[in-house]
Amino acid sequence: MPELFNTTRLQGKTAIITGASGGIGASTAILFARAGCNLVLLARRKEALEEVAAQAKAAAQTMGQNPQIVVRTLDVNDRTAVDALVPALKADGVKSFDILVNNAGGAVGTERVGDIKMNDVDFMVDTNLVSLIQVTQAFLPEMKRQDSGHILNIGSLAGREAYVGGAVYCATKHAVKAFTQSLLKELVATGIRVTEVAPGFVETNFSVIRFRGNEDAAKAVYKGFDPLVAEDIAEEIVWCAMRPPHVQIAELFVLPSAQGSATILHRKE
Ligand code: 8X3
Repeated sequence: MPELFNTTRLQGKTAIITGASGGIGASTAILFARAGCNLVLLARRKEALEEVAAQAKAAAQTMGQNPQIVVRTLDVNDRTAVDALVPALKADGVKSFDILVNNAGGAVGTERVGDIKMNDVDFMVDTNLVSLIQVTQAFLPEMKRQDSGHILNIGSLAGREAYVGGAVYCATKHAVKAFTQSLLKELVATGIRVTEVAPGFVETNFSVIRFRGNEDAAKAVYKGFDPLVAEDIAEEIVWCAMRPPHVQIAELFVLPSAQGSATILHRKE
């Protein structure tokens, strides 16, 4: 763990992560565990979640930590399940709700407006935006009661720049940015901090889903330059959470060094 990371600030806090079964969510879980956090890991795939929990536990042990890790399968689009989440976590023995990372989300398809399937619209709007709002509202009363907490929403380059073939994804991420900004303003009189972490190209399963399972198309996105990897964003998220209580990183826009915009990439070959 680099010196820059004052791990004592996070020790004993509970970090709740949606979309924790892979990619940025999984890496973030492991890094929070190394920093001494207890974890609540949420995602649809039980087996993958349990694997992440085991990795997080092992990583924490190498740092002399023994965190409580609660794993719950959850589809963030299941409104009833999200409503039942906080009472269920309390029954699981979760005592505080300190850090919420709204990470679940994704892009499906690259069709242009006119050809976008309404199922894909529903999935992206529900997963990237509506669920993020519902999950935030589920935990906010607890954080208000504690008068402490940190909500970190995963935004995107797509929340700053609208590009061809990404109308709905870009719209949802612009909305996440607006929602996050309103939330930050509404909470200034509380001990709750709000952060948007907005990455550019990160090589995870993201593009495989965007290209509907076409691995070659997904690989081509990251060809000829060093993209960000999930661990890079995990470091940024944990770094934001580790700032002293009077420091609120409102927005963190992170690009690979070879990326200038959605379409400006310096590719070596
Ligand atoms: C990050 C992906 O393609 O919008 O969310 O930069 S992209």
